[in-house]
Amino acid sequence: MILKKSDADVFNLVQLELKRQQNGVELIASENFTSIAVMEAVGSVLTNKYAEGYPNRRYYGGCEVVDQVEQLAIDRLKKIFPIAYANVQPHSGSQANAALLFAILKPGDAILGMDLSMGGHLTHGSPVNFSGNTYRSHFYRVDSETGLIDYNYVAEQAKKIKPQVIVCGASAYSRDIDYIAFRNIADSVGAFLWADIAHPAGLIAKKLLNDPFAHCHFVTSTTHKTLRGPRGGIIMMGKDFENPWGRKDTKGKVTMMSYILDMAIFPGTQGGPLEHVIAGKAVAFGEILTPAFEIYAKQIIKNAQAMAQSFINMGYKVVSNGTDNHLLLLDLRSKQLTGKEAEAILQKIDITTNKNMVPYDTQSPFITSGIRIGTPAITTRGLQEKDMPFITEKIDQALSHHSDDKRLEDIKKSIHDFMRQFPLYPEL
Ligand code: DSN
Repeated sequence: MILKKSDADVFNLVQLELKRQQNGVELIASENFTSIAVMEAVGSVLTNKYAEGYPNRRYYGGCEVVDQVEQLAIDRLKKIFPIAYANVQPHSGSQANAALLFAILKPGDAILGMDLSMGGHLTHGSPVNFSGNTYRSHFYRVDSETGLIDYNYVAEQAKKIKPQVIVCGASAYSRDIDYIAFRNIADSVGAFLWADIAHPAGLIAKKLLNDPFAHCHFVTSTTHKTLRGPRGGIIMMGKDFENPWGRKDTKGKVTMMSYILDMAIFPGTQGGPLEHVIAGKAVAFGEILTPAFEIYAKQIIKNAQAMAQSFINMGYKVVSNGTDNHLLLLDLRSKQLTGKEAEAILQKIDITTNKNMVPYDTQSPFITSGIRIGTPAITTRGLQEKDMPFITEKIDQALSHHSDDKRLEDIKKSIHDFMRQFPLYPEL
C-alpha cells in the first residue's frame, strides 16, 4: 500500500489491470498468471543490483547474494530439462534469439525458419525484424490441406538454400514437432538446428510433447508462457560442444559453445542481468518441479483439445482440425469475419484473444483471417474440460450477434459471473 500513497496514478492503473484480469477470460496463448511468489521476487530489492558477468565472475562487487540467486535458477532449470547448459539472463525471448543468432551466424548467413504467416515468429527471419535484416532469411510452410509442417518442403528448401541454421518452433502452431525429421534435414546440409520452444516449454518440461534437447543443438524459450514464470528468456543446450570455427579464448584455448553463448548474451547483446527477474525465474522453476505442475500441464492440453472439439462441433474451422498443445487457431473465413473484427467483438465481452494469420491467409497481418486461442491462463484459474463449452458458446454467440450491443452486454455479465467461480489473486 506504499504505492497507493506515493503514486496514486500508477496504483490506480495497477488496480484497473488487476480487475481486468480478474473479470475476463484470458485466451491469449502466450499469456499466463504467474504466482504471487514469483511477483514478490520480481518486486524485490534484487532490482537494485548490478551484476554484469556470470556467477563468481562479475564486473561488480557485492554480488555474493545474486550469484546464489542466479546459480539457483540455473540449477533448477537443469533439473527441469535434460540439459548441460543454461543461460538465464536473456531479458526476453527475442533477446535470447538475438544472442543465439549473434553467436552462431555472421551477417549475411542464411536462416531457414517457419513463415510468420504460417505460425512462425518475428525473430525467425522476418524482414521487419533484426533476424531478417541481418541474415538472409528463407521460410518453410505448412501443408495447405492438413495444416501440418510440410517436412518434404523443409528438406527441399534446405537443399536449395544451404542455411547455416534451421529453426523449428512457432508461435501459432497447434501440433507437435518432429525434431528427428528436422535434425536429419539439418545434418543433410550441415546446418545447426535450433528449437524455439517459447510456447510449449511447460508441456515439454512434463514430457507431454516430443523432446527437442536430444536432437537440437540449441533451444531457446521465454519463461512466462506455459512455464508460468516472470517475463524473460533462457538459452539451453542438451549437450555442450567445441565451437566448430576454432574460436579461442584469451588463453588461446578453443572454446566450447557454452562460452560463445554466454559471451553473446553478456557482453555481446546485453548489459546487467535483471537479477530480480532471475529470482522470479528461480521461483517459477521451483514450482515447475512440483507434481502439481504436471497436473496443470496435462490440464492445459485437455482444455485446448476440449475447446477445439467444441468449436468443430459448432461448425468452426480449426486449423489442422485440432491441437496437441495449448493452442488452437480458428479460421474465420467461413464466418465472414476477419481476425481483427473477431478480436474486437470478443474484447467487448471481456474475452481476450489475438487476431492471427491462418496458413495461406490473403489478409494482411494487421487484419488477418483468424484468431489464436490458448488455454494456459484459464487453466491456471482452474477451468477444466467441462467448462470449455461455456466459453466457446459465448464466443459463438458474440460472433454471431456482434451488432446487438444489448446482447453483447448480457454475455459480458454472464462471463463475469462465471469467472467469479475461479478467483484470481484473491489476496491482492
Ligand atoms: N508475442 C509472442 C506470442 O504472442 O506468441 C511471441 O513472442
